[in-house]
Amino acid sequence: MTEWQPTACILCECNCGIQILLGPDGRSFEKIRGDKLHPTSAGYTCNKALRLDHYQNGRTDRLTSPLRRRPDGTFEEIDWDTAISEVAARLREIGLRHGGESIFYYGGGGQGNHLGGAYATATMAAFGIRYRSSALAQEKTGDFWVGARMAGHPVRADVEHAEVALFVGKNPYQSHGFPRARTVLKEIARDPNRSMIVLDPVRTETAELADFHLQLRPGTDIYLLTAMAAILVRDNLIDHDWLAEHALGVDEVLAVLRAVPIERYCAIADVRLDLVTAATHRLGRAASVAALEDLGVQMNRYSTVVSYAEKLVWLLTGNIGKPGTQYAFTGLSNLGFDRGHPAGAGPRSPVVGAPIVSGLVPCNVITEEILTDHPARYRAMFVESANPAHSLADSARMREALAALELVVVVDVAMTETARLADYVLPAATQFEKYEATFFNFDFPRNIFHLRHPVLPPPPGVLAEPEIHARLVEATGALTEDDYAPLRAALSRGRETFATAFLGVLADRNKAKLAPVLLYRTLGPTLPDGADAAAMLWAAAHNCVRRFPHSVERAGYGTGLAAAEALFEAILTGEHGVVITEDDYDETWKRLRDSKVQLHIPELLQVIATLPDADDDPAEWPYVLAAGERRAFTANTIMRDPQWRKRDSGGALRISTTDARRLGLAAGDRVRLTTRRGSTEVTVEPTDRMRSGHLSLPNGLGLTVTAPDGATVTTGVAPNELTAFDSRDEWVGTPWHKYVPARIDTVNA
Ligand SMILES: Nc1nc2c(c(=O)[nH]1)N[C@H]1C(S)=C(S)[C@@H](COP(=O)(O)OP(=O)(O)OC[C@H]3O[C@@H](n4cnc5c(=O)[nH]c(N)nc54)[C@H](O)[C@@H]3O)O[C@H]1N2
Ligand SMILES: Nc1nc2c(c(=O)[nH]1)N[C@H]1C(S)=C(S)[C@@H](COP(=O)(O)OP(=O)(O)OC[C@H]3O[C@@H](n4cnc5c(=O)[nH]c(N)nc54)[C@H](O)[C@@H]3O)O[C@H]1N2
Ligand code: SF4
Ligand SMILES: [Mo]
Repeated sequence: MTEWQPTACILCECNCGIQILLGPDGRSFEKIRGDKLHPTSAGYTCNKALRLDHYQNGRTDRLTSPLRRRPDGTFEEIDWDTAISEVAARLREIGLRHGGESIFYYGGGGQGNHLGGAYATATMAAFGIRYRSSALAQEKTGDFWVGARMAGHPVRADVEHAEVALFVGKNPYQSHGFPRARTVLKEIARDPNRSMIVLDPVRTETAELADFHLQLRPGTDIYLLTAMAAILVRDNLIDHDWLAEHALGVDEVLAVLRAVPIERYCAIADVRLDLVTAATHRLGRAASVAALEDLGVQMNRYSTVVSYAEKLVWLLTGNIGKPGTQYAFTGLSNLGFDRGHPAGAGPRSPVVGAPIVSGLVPCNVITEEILTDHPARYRAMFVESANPAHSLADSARMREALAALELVVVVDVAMTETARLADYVLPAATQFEKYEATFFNFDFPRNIFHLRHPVLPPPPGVLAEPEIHARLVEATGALTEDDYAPLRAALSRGRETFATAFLGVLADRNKAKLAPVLLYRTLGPTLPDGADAAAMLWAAAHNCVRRFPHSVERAGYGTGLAAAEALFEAILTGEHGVVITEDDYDETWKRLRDSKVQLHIPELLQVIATLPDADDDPAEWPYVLAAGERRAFTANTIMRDPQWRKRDSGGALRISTTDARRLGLAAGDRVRLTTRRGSTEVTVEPTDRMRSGHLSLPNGLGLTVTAPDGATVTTGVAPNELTAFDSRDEWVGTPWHKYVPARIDTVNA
């Protein structure tokens, strides 16, 4: 291969288009560059994409055969037929004894791969699996729930066109979260008519570009955002006419905000009142405000209430449904969609009764759902493309929970911290060895989708997830040739006949749930270049046309069934990614519930109305640790090869220069870091970017890989050895990883 091949970076949700040139061996990534033909990234990448060879070919303990755990804890290689039949038999047996709802599904895709998870829904149906979760339920469910309550549809921020960008606990310079983030941030910083407001206790790369950096005390965002909302009301910067036309529940909210002790709350947050006032006035006078909140608040005290307060700030000023504000997006999936039940109503987890938001059980209650003798406890776990033994709170307890299960099955590319604890490990093709895509497509007014084609062939012994799921479903007998034959016959008479026949199958509720595998086995083999895995996108394209007919039409696909087929063909052949929908700004209003926003969420407004007038300061734990910061070279646990980090390989603990001086610490010194749940030794990096009393550890370190001599090597600190499962949000159970009370002790050399 001597050609540049289009694909995408898999290290964050932006999935920038890239092109890869393989080396003479046909496997190494000799060169990587941004793909100028990609419709959203247009050639942009950050520093990380260029090191993707470490994912594909680095020291990662790549899995190349299905593995079965022996009684002594070691693994033996088994063939795929044995693996599929044994896994299916054991899942079925557990289902027969305890019901399919005792099997828990976790994961379904990381930052780059969601096709596998789309087929997993068939496996779930075939085994009667009811409860599931993923990383979204340890970060975004509070935001989803509040968004559903207020708008009835998920929304995103149009940072690129905003006059004022507001970042709350978000460092897009490192973590991105919207296309071409660094370029857009620099454009805003350079433009005298635009401004950036950042709420972050750390002077991040983003904060350095900001016009207003509100460098608050960690964990006090609820006070600061409430004060900002109150200033908007007090100084009459809210948009009364707009609110009268578009919003419900305004009076209740205004009554609470009028009573806020603004000066006192700014003091609790430790930010100067005049700076808060100036930033709020700038926001209140802007023609457009785009706001992005992320882990700094979503994994912190009052998390869900903060998501609410943050939305009040931009809703009181009318910033939705016009350029540079917030918009309701289209897409090929329902990612992030929640029904927005009031607290106490809606579906719940079987043991703890925790609220299920967007279909996901809160990650922090999973161990409680297992480590109990409650009859409804989970007995087995199917983990796909996730590393919960590392990424979820309280790793020690998560390991204990996994050990307590009767069966753990892991589908991954590498021998991860979770795979090491499994009974069966099923090896997958990497994201560059198969057709792959994500449903992280939230762009506006033009939304895109990118079906990536394989860049190189998989090694023998691994399978792509759609094939794994098809085989598991077939092993239960839920689908057989008898189901496929009529659909194949219809297909031979054309897609239109196929569509009618397929609709007929969907009428049977049990078969409808198996639709992805039905499509994979019938439509799949007829797709060009081995693109079987794209089969479920055919149904997704039809759904997209049904849900967003005008947006698909504006993108040039026509209307009705023909539009769905044209859209699907475009997706299949558009190797660089394609525009799937084009919106008017007005579309947002049609997508919102009753074309209005609801400002009054009684449970959450009550919390704001009764915030304690002081903030506790526990003496036992003089520091607040942010466990899991995004830095220049971190990428969750997708990058397992420690050599991908050329500097600071171990991921130092950042500490303020003031605290370091007081403790007599210099860069490179070791300290003992202790929390309620764990204790570890770590190297420190003093920096004037941090506030006194605040500590920060990077995300995604503490991974264990095998060295060339066969020994295992762990690099850096795994943050969740230090976090507690019960330190979590009251409403949706998300963890407070950015607010871990901690202590440090110097260690003698
Ligand atoms: N380089 C890199 N990029 C990534 C990832 C990665 O692993 N590495 N992961 C991707 C994923 S999965 C996600 S979810 C996103 C997350 O993206 P971000 O949420 O932007 O990432 P974090 O660095 O975890 O946290 C953001 C900020 O919160 C701040 N913070 C800490 N405590 C507080 C507080 O009390 N209040 C406020 N207001 N801020 C606080 C931190 O200082 C930090 O700057 O990043 C994505 N992008
Ligand atoms: N303390 C603390 N904990 C955190 C965070 C934090 O800030 N602090 N951040 C959290 C956040 S926001 C997130 S999103 C989670 C992420 O945590 P997880 O959702 O657990 O996922 P990743 O670390 O992204 O790991 C993805 C897994 O997919 C595997 N993989 C890669 N490609 C493929 C493939 O093609 N097929 C299959 N089957 N597997 C593949 C990788 O080897 C890896 O094991 O971590 C969370 N954990
Ligand atoms: S890590 Fe960088 S290159 Fe990769 S998708 Fe994210 S922003 Fe793009
Ligand atoms: Mo995430």
